[in-house]
Amino acid sequence: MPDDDVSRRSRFNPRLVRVEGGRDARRLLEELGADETGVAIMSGKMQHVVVSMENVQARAASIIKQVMLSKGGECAVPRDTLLKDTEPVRVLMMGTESQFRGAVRNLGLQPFGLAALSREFKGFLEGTFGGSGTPRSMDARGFTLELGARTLVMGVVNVTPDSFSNGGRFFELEAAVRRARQMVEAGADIIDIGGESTRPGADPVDLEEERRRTVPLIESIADVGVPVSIDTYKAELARDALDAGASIVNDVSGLRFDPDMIPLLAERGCPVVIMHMQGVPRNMQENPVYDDVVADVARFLRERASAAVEGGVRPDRIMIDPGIGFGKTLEHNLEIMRRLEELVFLGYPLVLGTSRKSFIGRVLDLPADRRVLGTAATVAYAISRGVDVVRVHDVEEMIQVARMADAMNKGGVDPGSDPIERGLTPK
Ligand code: HH2
Repeated sequence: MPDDDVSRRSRFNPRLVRVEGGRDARRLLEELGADETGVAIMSGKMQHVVVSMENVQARAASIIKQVMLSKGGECAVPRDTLLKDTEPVRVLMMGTESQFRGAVRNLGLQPFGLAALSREFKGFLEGTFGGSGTPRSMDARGFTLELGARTLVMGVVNVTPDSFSNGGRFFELEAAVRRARQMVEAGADIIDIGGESTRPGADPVDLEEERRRTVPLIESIADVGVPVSIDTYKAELARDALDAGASIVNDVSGLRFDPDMIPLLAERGCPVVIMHMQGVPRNMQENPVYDDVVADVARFLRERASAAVEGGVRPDRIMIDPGIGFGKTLEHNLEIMRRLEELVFLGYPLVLGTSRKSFIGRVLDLPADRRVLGTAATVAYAISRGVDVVRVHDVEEMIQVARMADAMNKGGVDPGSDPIERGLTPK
């Protein structure tokens, strides 16, 4: 077709352009040739987002609505807000980054708890528009985890006779060491060692047995070249694991079960994965109930992260995880997946463990050992939503999935399996 025909039929080529976060916004403006100041000013105006806030006094909600309107945004409040006084309501604030930043300054000067709300909101804006998606590094006792530039793959080695997916197979130390080394060779960035199954209905294992299963393995792979995490909620075991060479604690209880865990983390300065679970493994699947599963999980993770920080854990050593399958129905798990970005926006690196889990089995009607493709779908999807670390059993396969998803999502091609090139730099 001659060029003239093209320009007559679609001279202006109108298109919706994709703006997902500040990085997209700045790239678009720079490509356009906007000047530097323009890029700084306009990138904050390119994305319209909705922020939910809970427990706002009704009279304060009315002020938020006025302030947001004065900035050119909006704020939805429940119908009877004007008739209420101090009762708590939820609000939905709508606007661009610059409208929110303008509103936050104004709200800080207002009564009815708005100064406190403004402070929390300001921190939230930094996490949302400043932090998530941008590369950052995390110190892991002699290793540096480079987060954000590409997705890190955490390989699972369960030394348990009863794990739902690979129980028994790596029960022997030698087999477990071999598997961990294979995973690292394949490109795993972290090895996660667990000595107690947390599958639904599982019985707790006594400390001595858990120690016997995990500590010799950690000692045997201490030289493996990537950080090892210990999957435990028991501070005493975590301490022994750290002494044996582990660098990260992965606590599925979200630092709730053992009061000694936060002090230990603060003392050792190691990174922690704070995971959400409703109930305990023995009863967690009996009748999980949430008001709004994503809001409830977000509130929990935020609260537990704050408790850790108050106890002396550095905020830049905290990762969070929604705990797929831990006290959640099929619908809850799917809802969390669909709305993963809401957790990314909390500002902490997000870890996700979907590997071979029963929600995949329920959708595909397949047993655990045939859920690799289902797992691949969840990994690719989660990466497109902004997850930082995927916890998987099928490391070889999921590394391919992650590399491909990263190439599309984050741009740039991963240079290969060299640990330094992969962003995992031993100090
Ligand atoms: N899932 C399991 C165990 N630990 N840790 C984090 N951070 N996230 C998870 O989703 C997660 C976890 C359960 O899976 P698995 O280890 O395969 O099974 P089991 O607990 O039966 O050994």
